[in-house]
Amino acid sequence: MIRMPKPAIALLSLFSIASAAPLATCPGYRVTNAQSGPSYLVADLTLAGTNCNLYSEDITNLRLTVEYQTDTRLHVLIADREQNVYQIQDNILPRPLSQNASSQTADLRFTYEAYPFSFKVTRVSTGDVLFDTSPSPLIFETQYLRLRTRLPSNPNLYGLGEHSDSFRLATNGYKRTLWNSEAPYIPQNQNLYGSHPVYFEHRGGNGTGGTHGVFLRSAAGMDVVIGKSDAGEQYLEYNTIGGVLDFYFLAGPGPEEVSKQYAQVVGLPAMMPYWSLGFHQCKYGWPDLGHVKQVVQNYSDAGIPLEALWDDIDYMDNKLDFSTDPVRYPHDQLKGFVDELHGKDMRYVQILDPGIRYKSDYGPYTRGAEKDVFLKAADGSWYRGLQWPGEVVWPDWIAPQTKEWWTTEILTFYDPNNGINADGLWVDMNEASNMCADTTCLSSAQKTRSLPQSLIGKIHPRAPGDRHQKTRSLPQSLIGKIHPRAPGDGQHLGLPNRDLFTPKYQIANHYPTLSSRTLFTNITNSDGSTQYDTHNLYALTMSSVSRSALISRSPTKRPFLLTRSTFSGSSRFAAHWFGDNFSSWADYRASIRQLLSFSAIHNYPMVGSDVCGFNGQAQENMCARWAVLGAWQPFYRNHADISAPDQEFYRWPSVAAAARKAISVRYRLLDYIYTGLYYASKTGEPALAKPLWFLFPSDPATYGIDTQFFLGDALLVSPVVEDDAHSVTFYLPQGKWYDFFTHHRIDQTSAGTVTVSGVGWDQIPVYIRGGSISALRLSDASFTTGQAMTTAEVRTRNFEIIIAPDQNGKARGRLYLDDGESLDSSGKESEIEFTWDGSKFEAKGTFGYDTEGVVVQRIVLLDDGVSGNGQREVSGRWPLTGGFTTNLYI
Ligand SMILES: *[C@@H]1O[C@H](CO)[C@@H](O)[C@H](O)[C@H]1NC(C)=O
Ligand SMILES: *[C@@H]1O[C@H](CO)[C@@H](O)[C@H](O)[C@H]1NC(C)=O
Ligand SMILES: *[C@@H]1O[C@H](CO)[C@@H](O)[C@H](O)[C@H]1NC(C)=O
Ligand SMILES: *[C@@H]1O[C@H](CO)[C@@H](O)[C@H](O)[C@H]1NC(C)=O
Ligand SMILES: CC(=O)N[C@H]1CO[C@H](CO)[C@@H](O)[C@@H]1O
Repeated sequence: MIRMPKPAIALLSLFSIASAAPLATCPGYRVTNAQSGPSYLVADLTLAGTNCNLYSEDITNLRLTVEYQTDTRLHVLIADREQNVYQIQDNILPRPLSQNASSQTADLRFTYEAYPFSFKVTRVSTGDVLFDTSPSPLIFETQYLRLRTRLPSNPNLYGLGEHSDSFRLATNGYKRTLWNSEAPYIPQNQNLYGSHPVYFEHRGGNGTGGTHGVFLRSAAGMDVVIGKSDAGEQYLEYNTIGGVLDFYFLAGPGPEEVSKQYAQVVGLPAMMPYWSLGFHQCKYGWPDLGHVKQVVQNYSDAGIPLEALWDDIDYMDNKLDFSTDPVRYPHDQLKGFVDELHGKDMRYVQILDPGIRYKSDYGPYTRGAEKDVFLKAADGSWYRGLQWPGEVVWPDWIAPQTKEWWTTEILTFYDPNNGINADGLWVDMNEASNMCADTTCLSSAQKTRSLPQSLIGKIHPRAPGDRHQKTRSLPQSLIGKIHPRAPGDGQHLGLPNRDLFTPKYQIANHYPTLSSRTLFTNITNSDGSTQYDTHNLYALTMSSVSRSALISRSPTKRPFLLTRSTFSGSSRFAAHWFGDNFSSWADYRASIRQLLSFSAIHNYPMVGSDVCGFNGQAQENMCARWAVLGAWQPFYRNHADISAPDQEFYRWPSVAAAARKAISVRYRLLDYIYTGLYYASKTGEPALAKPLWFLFPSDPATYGIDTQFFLGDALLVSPVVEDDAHSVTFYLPQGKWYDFFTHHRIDQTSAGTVTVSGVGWDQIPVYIRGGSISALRLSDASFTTGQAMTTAEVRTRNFEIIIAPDQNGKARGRLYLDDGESLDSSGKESEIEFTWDGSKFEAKGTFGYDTEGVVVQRIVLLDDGVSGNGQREVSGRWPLTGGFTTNLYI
């Protein structure tokens, strides 16, 4: 075959130069001493020639470990034989236990070439090669690893977040950089706040392929490059600056199965309290408590249900954690306000930042210093930087005493009787964000330098108050205790003698260096690991410690925590929002693809965007649309920056009307959403937002769709997405569909697009999928009277059941009920299965939750067009205390 010389080649090779030197220059490895058993293979890998030392030194001796953990999960670990290279601490991200499956029966097969070493992962049932590292030799250096896998051309790849790019990832010339970073305006093609080194690949079409997942259990900064070689061969290539190659291959074969298998590896998402599904309002820059009270009052006056009021850093005294501004948010008044909210069944959430003001008369600092909880500079003094309150130190979340200290601070400040009785916490700036741009600002190496006056205003308009503290150096008694283990002692804590500040391989971080605007990567943590290796875990560890503090505070209650920065597994501890976006139609659209990536791929169900956008001025029509779209996302909060004009929903009549209607619909669906969250937290299934292809995996037209989503299995949400438009053309797969609002049926005999016009600012096309049954709370049909104003009130409403038959006249669904707040609901929960077989409706399951009189009051069978009798509705009182059946003619 003749290959045409392409002008693109120059560009492509430029791109690969940026990522690595030519592939051929490294010797690769040779396999020796291979030993295998029924469920494992271990072997030595030895560098097979002269070092190439591309960006650091080749590691000569590696160890390959392959475990057939289950029939659908294969673990492949390539690590240094000495066990020094950093691996994520097992207590930070627990590993799943191997079930010792048999290599003979498992659906994934591992095979390798001995020289040069490469391996393949094959799906046994189809013969499909899912992963194949033969295109280039493995490079495993002290500060650079490279592994390339061959892929089918134009693959359907998803994940590798956090990003704001298309949900289905670009397949050529595309680089995903994973390095947690503050990312104002969430630009595309850039690393954002979190890192999720997992991708799903879908090989659908014609009923063969299936879906599989690949998780690289590595916290290292990395570039994942997806591209085509000069020979036109499709690949995905990992380029990391450290860590080991620790892969979990997940066989699926369906997408939902991959989601569950991934959750088994990184942990199940935390179940959320029922109230957290209510509507939340926040704003950075609210001037004082009086204003905040007006916000609450104005929501009430406008008849818009407000569940939770959130305070950003405004409540703090000089932006100090665990403080209240004595003038603008006096402690007793704020405490009283929170108690008043509780009296109205409303909730209150506060922000906390990890940066602790470095100030000798500030209790959280002095107590933390006494307990030795902060990260240290090279000379043993506290490592300092700049955050909202000014000069700060940062907790070392890995140190066990940090948990004691943080818990005590939380227990004291949020004491239900004498403190601010907040219902939840929001941890922000935890990438960690450092307003020091580089080493010249407040370098911790410089012992007692205070921040130059000239810098202060420039770094952030709202920066610090007092800043003339002297560095407190570490008491002699503590030195030596700091690093119980030195790197390089076979404990996976990181190799010694690396350049942790300026590694030669530079990932495409959107800031100039690894340490820019974050913690220096050469800082050592209490266990001997370094920020170079653990940077991406900073927020995960903060979330874990904060969640456990909340549990100490209320041991029987489910905590609510929201985090900005995340890593794989963060959903075990906290909800997440998509950060500081912009009040634009572009970001309104981006919120859908971010929702899909998090919910369906990253095992992260409780997510949403800042509704109406964070930065910039929200326009009325856009805000109305976003108020409506947000109501269909699991986490629903309106929030804006200090520099943005107020954008509470009540500020425009049209937005207020849209919000009233949207919240009314959402509140009727709260138990449907809650049921999804429950199953996500129980099994890891993406029971909330998911892409169309999860339900229609053999329909290639669905693979790229990221402006529509399913909420649960029953509801397809297809919002208007074009700027200022009133119509939307969306994809409707083959099947029976029913308009959620009118119950009008669409018989989609073959899949195709549907255009809906005249979509008002308060409207959103939503279709019920034929074959589903959903349980909704009843409310007054007029949307304004009888509206439940809080989720507590929603919980007193009776249910109606909507049966949407499929082509065969059948349907099924489920409902989960508990008290909405217990950490452990076992024995006091109901898991109800609904079925409609064409003539009989049945509810069965377990009925442990006492509904306190709430019953099913209406059952609606949508008109599937078969009987000719139209929609059927029956009213009654079916208690949810046990199973029942009805033929719908009573
Ligand atoms: C799997 O095998 C390992 C090593 O023999 C053993 O320690 C472990 O208990 C086994 N696990 C199960 C679930 O059988
Ligand atoms: C399915 O197979 C047919 C016939 O081989 C082919 O034309 C079509 O492109 C395939 N579709 C997909 C999505 O692979
Ligand atoms: C609340 O509404 C009143 C009456 O319209 C208005 O004067 C006030 O500015 C509003 N305050 C806030 C914080 O929205
Ligand atoms: C990290 O490197 C910077 C820049 O070389 C240096 O100023 C600082 O002292 C180092 N810090 C640690 C903890 O080694
Ligand atoms: C994902 C996305 O569209 N991000 C946008 C956020 O807003 C900024 C400012 O308008 C844009 O530059 C980004 O592209």
